[in-house]
This record gives sequence, C-alpha cells and structure tokens, in this order.
Amino acid sequence: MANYVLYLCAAVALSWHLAVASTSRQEDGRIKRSDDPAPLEAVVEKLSQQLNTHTAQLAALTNRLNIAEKVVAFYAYDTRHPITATSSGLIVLHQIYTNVGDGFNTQTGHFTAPVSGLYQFHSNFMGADAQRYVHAAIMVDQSRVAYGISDKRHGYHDDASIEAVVHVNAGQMVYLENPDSTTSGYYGLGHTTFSGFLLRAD
Ligand SMILES: [Ca+2]
Repeated sequence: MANYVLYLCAAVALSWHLAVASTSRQEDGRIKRSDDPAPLEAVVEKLSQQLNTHTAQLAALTNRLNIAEKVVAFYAYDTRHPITATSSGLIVLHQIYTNVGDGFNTQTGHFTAPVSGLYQFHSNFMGADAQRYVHAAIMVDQSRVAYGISDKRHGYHDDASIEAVVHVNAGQMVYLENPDSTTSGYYGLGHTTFSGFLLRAD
C-alpha cells in the first residue's frame, strides 16, 4: 500500500513536470516563431520595402552619375577674312576644332545647349578695319552676357577677349553678335574664335 501511494505520488509529480515542460517549450520564442508565419511575413515585407527604397536610390544615383559625366564642349573659328556681321547680326564662325555633344551649328553660328547647367563661354575677336573699332557680345537668347571692344585706329592689331560663366537651360541658344549699329568686319584667319563648355549639369 505504501509502495502504491509512493508510486501514485511519483506518477502525479512526473505528469505535472511534463505538463510544465511542455508549456515552457510552447512559450519559447524561437519555437513559436517557426510555428507562426506572421512574424516572418512582417520581416519579408520590411526587407522588401528596404529593397525597393535602395533600388530607387540606385536608379537616382545612376541617373545623377550619367548627368555628371556628360561632356559638352565646342570651339569654333573661321579661316575666311574678313568675317562680316550686320548690325545686331550674328558673327558666324563656320569651322570647328571641337564639337562634343554637337551643340554648335556651323551654318547658323548658334550653340544650342543640349542639357541645362552652368556653362563657360569665351570669345577672342579682332576688328578687321583700321579706320574704326568694333564690338562683339556673347548672347544667351536675347540677353547680352559679355561685351568687348577691339579698336584698330591706332594702327595696330587689337585682340579683345570676352568671357561669361552663366546658367543655360537646355534648348537655349548662345551666340556671338555684332551689337554695333553698323555692319562690322572681324579678323578671320583663325583670329576670331568662340568656345564654350559645360561646367556642371543640373
Ligand atoms: Ca585688346
């Protein structure tokens, strides 16, 4: 009888221990997670959102890099002499050393910006007539952004150099103009030049 009671008590204690142990395992986080897919779905959703964000950032950076590596540059001259331009007319240079980006048109004398950004333009010019002085201007559309004078009346050649650093929008035209009220002659033979290049795209 005493043995039976002892056996019964041992059986009850063992059952209680197993019950507690079983409950403990079910409350274990790692075991519970593998049984329940909800937390994993949340993790996948969060990683998916991060991947989308990083993909968009990579696309934006790639686009920015393509723009930053954009090269636009031209350098025009003319071997004719003299180069004449009517009042408020273009000083058209028909030859080019450099035309990266094909922005400069040798027929019209226009440079058309292929991309928006900060540009630098320069012209060296020289009057062809010893009896008078001439001006030249760098124009962005209708706006004068640089202006200079060459005066040969003292009997010597006189170069003038003008330069502008300006923001130009894609499609805007930049050109050399004779701002005087009369037709002007400019020294050709490579003396009168017009150049420009993109410093930084937007
Ligand atoms: Ca000078």
